[in-house]
Amino acid sequence: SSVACLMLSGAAFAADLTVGFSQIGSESGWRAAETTVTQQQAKERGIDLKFADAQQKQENQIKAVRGFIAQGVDAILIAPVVATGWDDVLAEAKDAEIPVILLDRQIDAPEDLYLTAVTSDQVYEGKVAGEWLVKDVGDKACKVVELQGTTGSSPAINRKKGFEDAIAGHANITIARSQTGDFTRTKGKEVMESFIKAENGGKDICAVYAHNDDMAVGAIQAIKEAGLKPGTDIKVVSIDAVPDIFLAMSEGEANATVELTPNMAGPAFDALDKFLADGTQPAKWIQTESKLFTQADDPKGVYESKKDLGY
Ligand code: GYE
Repeated sequence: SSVACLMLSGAAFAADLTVGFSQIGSESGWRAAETTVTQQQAKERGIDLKFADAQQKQENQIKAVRGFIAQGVDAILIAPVVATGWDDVLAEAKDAEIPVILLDRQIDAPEDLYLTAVTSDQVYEGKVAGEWLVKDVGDKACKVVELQGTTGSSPAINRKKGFEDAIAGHANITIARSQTGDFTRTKGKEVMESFIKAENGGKDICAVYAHNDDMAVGAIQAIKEAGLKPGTDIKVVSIDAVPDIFLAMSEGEANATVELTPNMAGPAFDALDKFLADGTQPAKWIQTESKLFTQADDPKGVYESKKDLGY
């Protein structure tokens, strides 16, 4: 039938594609999940995915992208570690007529240098986290410590801003200390230890805001080792919604997280398919959802449902 014929030609089309993917690294559980989901999405669509792990270095990403251009891939996915410094390599991809799609982080570059960016609204994520804290704290005085993501990355810049916007006008809530934990558990724990030391053994800290769950999990460990109760003595709010933070929430050791889907590749491949089929230009920004989860949202159940997703 004509329907079967259409489906077959569609499948054959996708099967012909070779796509390069420059991934940042594996700094967080969320990142690992994104890698897994991207590989699954490529496989389901018959796309040959060339994967390059940049180990957190932009120079490795630029090298990988140049390699993909030299190979003549059909498209390139980049999860850009930092926001600046992309213009030259993106112009090279454009000259080679290879569409580039950004995944999960935004960049500071002219919009015509990439096809689209699939990301969450990171300012909004920070705002949701901050608004949760404002509500939770009420009129009490609250000294917050902040664990920032990778310096110069769009989620670190934007999640900081959104949180600050949410607490502005609430003079009882102040950010006492703010430092990067590079989105990792190890650094999140280390930096939290130094915050605790500097703030009366942690007794002066009311809440920790971490730009991702992995740093929050590290901070929880540091709080416990200091003899305090995470989730009670020090409130814990973060972003990503990885399985481990639901486990911590179910044990009362974390308070709230904002969900970030690891499936950025699905919408990216959909946009790419349409663009390659008939030149359809996607929106410059394909925005994913951001939903707040607290201890009231059945964290044990969410943990069970998420834990097998490759996180
Ligand atoms: O939240 C964090 C990761 O770029 C938005 O990167 C992403 C962030 C994510 O390492 O866990």
